[in-house]
Amino acid sequence: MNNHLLITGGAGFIGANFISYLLKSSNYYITNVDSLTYASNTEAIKRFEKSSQYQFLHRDIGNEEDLDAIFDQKYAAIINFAAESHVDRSIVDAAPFIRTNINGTFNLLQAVLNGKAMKMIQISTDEVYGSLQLTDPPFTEETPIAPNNPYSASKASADLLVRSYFNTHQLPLTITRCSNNYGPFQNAEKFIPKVISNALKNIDIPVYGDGLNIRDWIYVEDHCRAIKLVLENGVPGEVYNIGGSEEKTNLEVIQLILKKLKKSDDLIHFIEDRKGHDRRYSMDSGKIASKLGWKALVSFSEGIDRTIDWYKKQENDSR
Ligand code: NAD
Ligand code: TDX
Repeated sequence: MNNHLLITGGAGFIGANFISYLLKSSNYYITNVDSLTYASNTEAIKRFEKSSQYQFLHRDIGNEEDLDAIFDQKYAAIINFAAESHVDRSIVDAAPFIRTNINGTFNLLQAVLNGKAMKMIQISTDEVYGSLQLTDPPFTEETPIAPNNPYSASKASADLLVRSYFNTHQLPLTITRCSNNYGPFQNAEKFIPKVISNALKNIDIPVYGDGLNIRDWIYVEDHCRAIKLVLENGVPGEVYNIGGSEEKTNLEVIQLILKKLKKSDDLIHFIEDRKGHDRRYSMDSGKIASKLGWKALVSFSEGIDRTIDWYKKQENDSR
């Protein structure tokens, strides 16, 4: 039986956590294709090199010339994590987002169409649904797509391509949409790593706008468990929302981390708001709970403790 997975973007935050999770909990053989952008973390993947279930290919899913090397064999599944993932960067320059998130996904879909993989899971985001008011119910899989920034528009475009290849060509394609992840190996440009590392160094923590924007936080390992369930039991053509059900304002997140680190709230520093800043994300995970038996297991407080411990260890090891 073919159990060879192609994982794209596996040197990034969630991809590397997913590979680690699979190597511990399954017998899949994994090819990790990553172009090693600024967001990748080679330390995160070094630990996989000793595994006989793993190989790394330094290739770019947006580059057509790399596709022959990536698809010189047939895969049981593609799991597409590869993306430009930071909203602030997409506001400054959207071009790499179009190239990787849209054209890269298109290249993978063409490979599935050409028989190079038996299925594909597209790793998407709650941001494709746009922004909620405080009193709105959470996003469901039926919520219309309404992205508000170039990053989320590029992810929504990819989702629409996946949808079209499912409907037009009847390919076995599934989409997962997850809320904000946090945990080990996340790039320091993202909110929670920035809060922890600035607080540990007693550097001001920049808060966009009034700090009352809300995100629905999920510990990365809970997301990885959900993706494995979708890989093994998901229904082609379906979308699965995945959320931690831990809605917090950005200020609440900062205050919790400062309290845990015994640091002063004086580090909080309000700055100009992000352009087009989405006010609130919230996910209804009822479908994946009822269809695939998934639920988040790590509370926000526990996940933050684990994440802080990981960052402290990194700081100690680098001394
Ligand atoms: P990340 O930025 O940490 O990692 C992305 C990885 O993709 C990097 O290793 C990078 O080198 C690689 N990559 C970028 N362009 C590539 C290309 N053209 N070819 C091959 N590799 C390329 O991102 P992340 O936070 O781990 O997110 C992974 C996926 O999950 C993304 O698709 C993102 O949209 C989605 N997602 C992220 C979150 C979150 O909170 N971080 C939430 C929901 C969904
Ligand atoms: O310095 C900061 N100050 C601040 O107030 C940063 C980096 C962020 N913020 C705010 C903006 C958001 O309201 O914190 C919140 C979280 O910001 P990000 O970490 O940039 O995440 P977000 O924009 O919500 O997008 C994330 O979740 C969905 C990921 O980066 C995406 O890849 C994912 O799809």
